Amino acid sequence: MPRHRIQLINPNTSQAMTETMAITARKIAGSRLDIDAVCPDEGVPSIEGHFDEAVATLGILQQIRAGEDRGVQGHIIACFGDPGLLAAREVATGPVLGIAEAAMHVASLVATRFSIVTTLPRTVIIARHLLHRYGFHDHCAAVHAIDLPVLSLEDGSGMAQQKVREYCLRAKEQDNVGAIILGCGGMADLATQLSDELQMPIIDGVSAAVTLLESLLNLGITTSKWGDLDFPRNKGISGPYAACLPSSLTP
Ligand code: 5HY
Repeated sequence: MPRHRIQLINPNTSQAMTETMAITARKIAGSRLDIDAVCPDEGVPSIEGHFDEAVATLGILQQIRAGEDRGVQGHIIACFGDPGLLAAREVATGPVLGIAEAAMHVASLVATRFSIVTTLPRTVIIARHLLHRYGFHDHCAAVHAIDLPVLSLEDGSGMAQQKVREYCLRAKEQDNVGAIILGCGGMADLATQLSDELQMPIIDGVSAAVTLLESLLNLGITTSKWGDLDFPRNKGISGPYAACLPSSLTP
């Protein structure tokens, strides 16, 4: 198999979270994939709501284009809300996976029901919308919030990690599920240890996405340009948005 090059796009501006996810992604990829880990220079430091997702989307689209221009073959949107996913597929040639959809697909292959543990209560609704959109609503028993902000996972205190563990234990005991999904990119480094400790699949979307993306690339499957995921129509886009499109579509 040829060695593929992918990029992990952290849509928030946190370098620490980009690094946490990059380490996990590279561990899973071994020597089979080259992984560029990128995040925007400007935008929101964490994504915790609909406004944050809207702000982050422009950066994601620019990273997709910049990545393909330097030879990246596939992309991961490494935020559990999967912001801008379908728009990213429109501007990309290679496959684009969101970490929430990757985690949900993987969980559904090894368990009939799963729960999700995320950060703030306000992002629970985002996970619920995605469950409906991807058709996994009936698979999900509960979406739990540890009630700490996203960046608490990077503050070095270990408090957020402790709460993730507590909620995973609670979900295992009370939800009648076979797997638990970690609902934040910043939790990527916790899955292996928690799986060992709880003796059940604890699924991190970054690892799931790396593995699924590698499979698509090995199969030679790219984003379909037949239908709604075709490149946006050429109608003279202006401003910073031009950097999101292939040069053949910009004035
Ligand atoms: C994430 N926010 O994965 C999400 C998820 C969350 O900045 N990266 C973010 O916890 O709501």
